[in-house]
Amino acid sequence: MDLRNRLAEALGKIPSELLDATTQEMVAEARTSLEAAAAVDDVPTAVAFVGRSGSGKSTIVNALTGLEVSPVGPIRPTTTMAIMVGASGPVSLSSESEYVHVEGARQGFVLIDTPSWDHDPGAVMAAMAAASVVVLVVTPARYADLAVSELRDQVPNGVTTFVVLNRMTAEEDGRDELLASVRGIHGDVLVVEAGRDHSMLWDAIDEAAPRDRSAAQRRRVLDRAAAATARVVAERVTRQATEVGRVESAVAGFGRVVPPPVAVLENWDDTRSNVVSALRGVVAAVDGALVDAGGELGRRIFEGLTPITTAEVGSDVDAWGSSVEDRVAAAVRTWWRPKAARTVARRFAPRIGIDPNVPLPTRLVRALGDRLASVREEAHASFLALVSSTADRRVGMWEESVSSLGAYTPGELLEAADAVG
Ligand SMILES: Nc1nc2c(ncn2[C@@H]2O[C@H](COP(=O)(O)OP(=O)(O)OP(=O)(O)O)[C@@H](O)[C@H]2O)c(=O)[nH]1
Ligand SMILES: [Mg+2]
Repeated sequence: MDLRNRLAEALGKIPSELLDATTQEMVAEARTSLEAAAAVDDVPTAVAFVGRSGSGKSTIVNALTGLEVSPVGPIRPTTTMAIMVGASGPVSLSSESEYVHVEGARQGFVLIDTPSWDHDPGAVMAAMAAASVVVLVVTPARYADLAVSELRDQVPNGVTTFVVLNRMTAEEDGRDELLASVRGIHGDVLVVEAGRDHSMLWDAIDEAAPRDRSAAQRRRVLDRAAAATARVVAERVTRQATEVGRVESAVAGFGRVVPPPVAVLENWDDTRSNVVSALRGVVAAVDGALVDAGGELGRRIFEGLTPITTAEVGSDVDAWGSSVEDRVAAAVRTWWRPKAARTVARRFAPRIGIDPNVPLPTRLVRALGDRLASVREEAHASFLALVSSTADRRVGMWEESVSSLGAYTPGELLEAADAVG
């Protein structure tokens, strides 16, 4: 993977709870530097292939990229608009063009196959205007044409040009004389033979490509800035580890929650909503105590926790309510008919659980008889269990979060930073 991506990824893996506002800004800063450094890469060196129709421009561009990206054909002209090929994006052209992205093509270059000079000189000029290197493709048959010298004259000043003699065959008659003649007109010429590998053409392009020193320098400065910032981030995050330890012991030593007072009303729906808000109060009490113990880090951990919803608490309360109801109904069944027992149980069971001292109607007291004390006790114990399981669940969430934070180390981040700069 690209080193910059690796560093960006390592920055992304820092748990957000460990990032205070300043460190968070530093992470953003490091990312911006990395993106800027990568963007410096993004302007590829354009290489325009120009020449007369049939000289083999498309054939060469295809051979250099290893793919049939630009159609080659016996019918002249074959190429009717500029076709850009590369792995590093297109350049902007003032004529109609198409860009073909070839993953695995040489980074930092875009090859521009142009229509023939005879067919569309405007498109050729546009490509040459955008190019840093111009490759003039000629053939043994047509290297001395007027059109070729005209085209040569149009190459903008300061653009590196070299001439490729294409369509040579090994057994070409008077090969040496031919070459001498082409060199007489064009100077040094690169000879490309059909079916041969074109790595020497790549080497020539590579060498001819202007080295943008300022771009390289800019990249280096930005990379170093990102790496330096990432190291400071790692240091600050490491310092947070001590804080994590403090929250961890607060979580481990979390005591019992005092059951909250709940007003018991005639109507179960109202009572139920009192219980629900009391239990939400229990969750808030856990959060409050641990945020206090954890300070700023505690607050961030709290913000990262999944909230416990009213619906979740409500369904716990309902489950508890029906279990107490079952218990009371069973206890009074011998006294009343089952249906009546159920009605009474539904009305009084939760009250018995919530408040062990709640006054009960005489007929219920009589119906429960000597079971009264044990029913009251069990129901209240199960209410206390509901309170503490709600608290435990919340403490468990804190525990989980704190232990995953405690497990984070910035080793990967430091390695990625060192690799970048
Ligand atoms: N024998 C031989 N044929 C070649 C060589 N290079 C290209 N050709 C053939 O020459 C013909 C023209 O090649 P192209 O690559 O389409 O030429 P072009 O310069 O792109 O032509 P336009 O798109 O019309 O400007 C095709 O039939 C190719 O197969 C070569 O080195 N040797
Ligand atoms: Mg072509």
